[in-house]
Amino acid sequence: MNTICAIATARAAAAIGTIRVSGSDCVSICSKITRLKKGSLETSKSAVMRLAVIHDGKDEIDEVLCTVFRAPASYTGEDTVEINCHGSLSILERVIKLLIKNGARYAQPGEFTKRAFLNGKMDLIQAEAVGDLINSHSQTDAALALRRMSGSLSGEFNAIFDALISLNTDILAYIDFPDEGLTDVEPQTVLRRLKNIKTRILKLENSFNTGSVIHNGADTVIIGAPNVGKSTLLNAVLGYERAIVSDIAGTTRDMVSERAVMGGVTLNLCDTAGIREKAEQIEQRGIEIARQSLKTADLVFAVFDGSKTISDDDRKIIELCKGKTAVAVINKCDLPQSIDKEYIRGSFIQTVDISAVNSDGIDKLAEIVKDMFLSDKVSVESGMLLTNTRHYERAVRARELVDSAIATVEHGFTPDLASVDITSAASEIGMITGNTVSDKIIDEIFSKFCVGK
Ligand SMILES: Nc1nc2c(ncn2[C@@H]2O[C@H](COP(=O)(O)OP(=O)(O)OP(=O)(O)O)[C@@H](O)[C@H]2O)c(=O)[nH]1
Ligand SMILES: [Mg+2]
Repeated sequence: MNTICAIATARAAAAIGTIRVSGSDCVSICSKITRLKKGSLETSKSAVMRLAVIHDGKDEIDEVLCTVFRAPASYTGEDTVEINCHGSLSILERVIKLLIKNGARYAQPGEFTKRAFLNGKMDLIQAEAVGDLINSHSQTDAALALRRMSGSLSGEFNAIFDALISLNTDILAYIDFPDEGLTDVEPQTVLRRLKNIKTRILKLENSFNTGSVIHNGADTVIIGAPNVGKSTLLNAVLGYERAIVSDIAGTTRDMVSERAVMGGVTLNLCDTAGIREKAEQIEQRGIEIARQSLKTADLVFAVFDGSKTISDDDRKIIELCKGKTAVAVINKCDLPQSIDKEYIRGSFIQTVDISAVNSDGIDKLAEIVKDMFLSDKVSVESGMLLTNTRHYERAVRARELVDSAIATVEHGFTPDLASVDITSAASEIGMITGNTVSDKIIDEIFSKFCVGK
């Protein structure tokens, strides 16, 4: 494999900018452009930082810190050099040009991590977790990515893979040597083993609802009658004035969207036009958009004005929230209360009193969000959650194949007829960890990474 280089830090002026070089010739290439006070990079110990000067043979370019990591004890599993320059883009670009002139080439997106995968430093789940960690939006998402990087999820998928392979081996051995009494492949035993595998896959499959919300954020719509304080709630959650607030009903007409983290969960919050019967043309269009966004929402904050009695518009909101994951937010609790709270409580899974204008009760709303999406503490803490659509789709396919194998045995066919489905299920699981994955899929996964990672 040839030697690659890239700027690993952001492309902006900063105190420090890091360049990574990886491949069998990286130490000799870097030696040509560095001067150390004593010795050279070639003789430097692994993982020891050395002060050096980068030069082009004539001029000095920067004073840097260089670290050599020798194979296999490096991120990529091959010889690697990390150069910490002063973070001027022009310096970084000059160093990169020198490296290329001396035999390196600029890396493709994700190529360092791809090499780590190909060199067996990590499996595919762990490699994808590196990208997920870089792109994480909340602490919970980052913590889960970190756990995946350390192999928590890989362990479970490997165990499922091994269970499928060993079941298949036992079945095939029995066909080849039926009289040797090798292993018990009675249909009942095969069924028990298959059902056990199915339960394990299903557990992961079911975790995707929570996992994808943690990773992608929950699409959350704030709805309510005009003037109940929807925009004030949005602003209170964000901590700054994102949407215009006024005492005129019908202030918000367009949808106002912003990302926020509440109770450790990323919410893609949408403030909408107040829903009411009598609205002029533009407002009417806003109301249509609000209704539309409700259809695909993961979560709804239905806002009511606690200082007023329930209106026909409020009743319409209650109606629209039926069958949705909706929290009733009774606002303006700083004013004398007139709303029928029992009536509201009866229509929603959760109800909370807040004063958006004073930011009172927002923490209680955050607790509710946390309980809704992070209630499966065991899975979140152990990292046994699927957050990646690719993993989810493969897991579903594997489970369907196991279902089909179960049906074959339950219909009275001999277990060897289930063998093809069991092998295919193992192959699906192998595509998640990278055991049985094609080059095309590998290329596709790493192309989404940033350069330098
Ligand atoms: N006393 C009190 N007033 C509030 C509270 N929250 C909002 N208000 C006031 O209620 C009025 C309407 O607030 P908005 O946030 O614009 O209401 P909205 O639901 O977005 O209204 P539309 O966009 O017109 O649908 C403003 O005068 C706010 O200052 C609250 O917690 N207490
Ligand atoms: Mg508004």
